[in-house]
Amino acid sequence: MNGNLAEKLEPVKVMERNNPIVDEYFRAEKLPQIWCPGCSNGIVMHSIVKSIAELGWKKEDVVIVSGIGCSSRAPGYLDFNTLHTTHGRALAFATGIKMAKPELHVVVITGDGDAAAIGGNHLIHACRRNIDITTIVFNNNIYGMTGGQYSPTTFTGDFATTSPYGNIDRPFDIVNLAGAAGATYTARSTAYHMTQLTKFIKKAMEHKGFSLVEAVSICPTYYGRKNKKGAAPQMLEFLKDSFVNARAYERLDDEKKAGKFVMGEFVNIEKPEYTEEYAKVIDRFRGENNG
Ligand SMILES: Cc1ncc(C[n+]2csc(CCOP(=O)(O)OP(=O)(O)O)c2C)c(N)n1
Ligand code: SF4
Ligand SMILES: [Mg+2]
Repeated sequence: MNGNLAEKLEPVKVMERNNPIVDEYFRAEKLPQIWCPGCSNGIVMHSIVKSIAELGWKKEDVVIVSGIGCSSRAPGYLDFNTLHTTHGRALAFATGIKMAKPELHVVVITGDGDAAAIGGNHLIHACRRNIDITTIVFNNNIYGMTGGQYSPTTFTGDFATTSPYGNIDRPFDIVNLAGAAGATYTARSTAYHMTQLTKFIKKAMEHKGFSLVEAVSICPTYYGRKNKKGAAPQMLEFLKDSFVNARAYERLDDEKKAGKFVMGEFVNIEKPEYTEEYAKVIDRFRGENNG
């Protein structure tokens, strides 16, 4: 940097903090984070950490794995065993970790593009296997990191840099997709409803088997601007007004249902878990060969 300019600029101050969760679970030297002002990634990241804190998991027993994207930067700020992998492949790495060390708690942080476009195949097969991994999809309906291309969750008619005349694709419903593929716990909440979001993430983490929580998020910089959704406060207001619990949704007449989205738990069932089934095969093989 130009020497004179450097002298004029105030050094960046590390945030003054008085938050035990931040002190315990964040890498202070990596803060402040570099997401855009108003981005909701910090809210969802906080929900994840709060869930782990409330569960009382030891940091050394937790592995957080991500792919590539704005949301996938989160593990860099978190003081656990963390792995920032390649685009779409977080679940492949996470599966390897869980198979090698089933006693660890494995959590995947991924975006809508990372999880459902390039990583879509890994997602459906992880669901099908019911491997004990918790996946949090930060769904902001856009590729944030690469400048606002449409993703598999961008709504029909919405604008993106790759759909300047309106998106003609129909979006995936991520929780339905995961449930149909075999996930044994699925839920959806939003960055506005952080208390509920944390409750679902905690339940997903406690669940044995593949669990997925869709955290509906906001990207004011690309999705918001391209679709004239206003700034971050207006986008959060939209989440507040448009997402309703299933029971409340059922009570609405058809006219009022239009434009509303259901949040809540969708699947919560027990099925054989993959690493346990695999261990049984190993035990059987050893038994047969020792007998
Ligand atoms: C193999 C590969 N293809 C494409 C990219 C470029 N790329 C990086 S992040 C990204 C999209 C991220 O979108 P999403 O997962 O929704 O995360 P967000 O940034 O919105 O949080 C793409 C296409 C890449 N890094 N690697
Ligand atoms: S581009 Fe969007 S998703 Fe990425 S940091 Fe900015 S607001 Fe968040
Ligand atoms: Mg995205």
